[in-house]
Amino acid sequence: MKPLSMFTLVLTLFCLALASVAPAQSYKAEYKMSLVLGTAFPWGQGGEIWANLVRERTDGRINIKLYPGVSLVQGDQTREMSAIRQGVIDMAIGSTINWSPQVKELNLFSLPFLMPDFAAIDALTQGEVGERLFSILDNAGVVPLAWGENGFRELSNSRQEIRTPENLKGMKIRVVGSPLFLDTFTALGANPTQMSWADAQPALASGAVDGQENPLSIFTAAKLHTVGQKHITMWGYVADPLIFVVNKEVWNSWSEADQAIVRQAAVDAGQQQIGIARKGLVEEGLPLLQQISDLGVTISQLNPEERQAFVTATRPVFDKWKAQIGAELVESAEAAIAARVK
Ligand code: X2X
Repeated sequence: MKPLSMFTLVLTLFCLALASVAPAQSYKAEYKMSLVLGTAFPWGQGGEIWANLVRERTDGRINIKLYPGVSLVQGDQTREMSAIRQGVIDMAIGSTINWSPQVKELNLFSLPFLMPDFAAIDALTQGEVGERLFSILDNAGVVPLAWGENGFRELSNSRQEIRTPENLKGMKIRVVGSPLFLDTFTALGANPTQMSWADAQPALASGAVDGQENPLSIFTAAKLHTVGQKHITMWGYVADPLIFVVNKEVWNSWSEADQAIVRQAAVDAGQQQIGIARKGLVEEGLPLLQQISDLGVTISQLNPEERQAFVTATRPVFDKWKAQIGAELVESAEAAIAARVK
């Protein structure tokens, strides 16, 4: 062998060896985080906290930019999960409702009147049920890291006080995401119509729909009283947690140390975000309710009998969807809720 070709061979071998030991860490200049709501809302604030913690703790190796309004999927929030899997979105904080068309088990949280209080949400997300849902998400092709919260979804409308299913009869209600919501509102005698959050606000403003359901933190931040929403019923029928996730390829491109940082930052941000989402709803006197009634909105609290009428009317929907979600998972959830520490 000529000295030159010997040299080439050695060089080639050296390069090959180097390539196999050096981790393939080509970090992107920027990672895209998808969110439905921006930083005026607890949801977006959670995203901002997560992004800031990651930037600080990785000394800027991982830079995250927020894309609120699910703008990476043109506002179509039910396509977000597919876009994360495909890598159109690098990471997201998403509602279980918006991802439930692809991951049917996430409909668990949309079962009417499953969770009576905040402790019940925690019993699911912070316990064995939460772990099972994370392994389902992992199998579905994303990396789940932590839980956050959108919140208990209360009913608002422009027409009248609602205390009974009869009061809801024929009312046009905007709903989101899973067909489970169509079933629930149909069972209550309402006229549900599915649309994205982006379309919901103009539809409320024009009167194309009479009402909607969302956490009160969204009601105030989106100023829904200015689009005619004058009546709220506190019925706490469902609550949607948020989940912090990363696309698998992106995750695998990070060093183990950076993976640990991103995971811990998600857990820390999730805890803070849940505190923000519950603000005004857990303190003595429920200050958020006072703030909303000061805007001229009537807030109706249901007594146990009134609430029970809604539970009874939606029970067939619960039973139908229990089978679709998986009876065993739903029963584990019920057991965890029954055993919760209040
Ligand atoms: O669209 C909604 O109602 C919202 C913002 O709460 C969700 O994304 C589930």
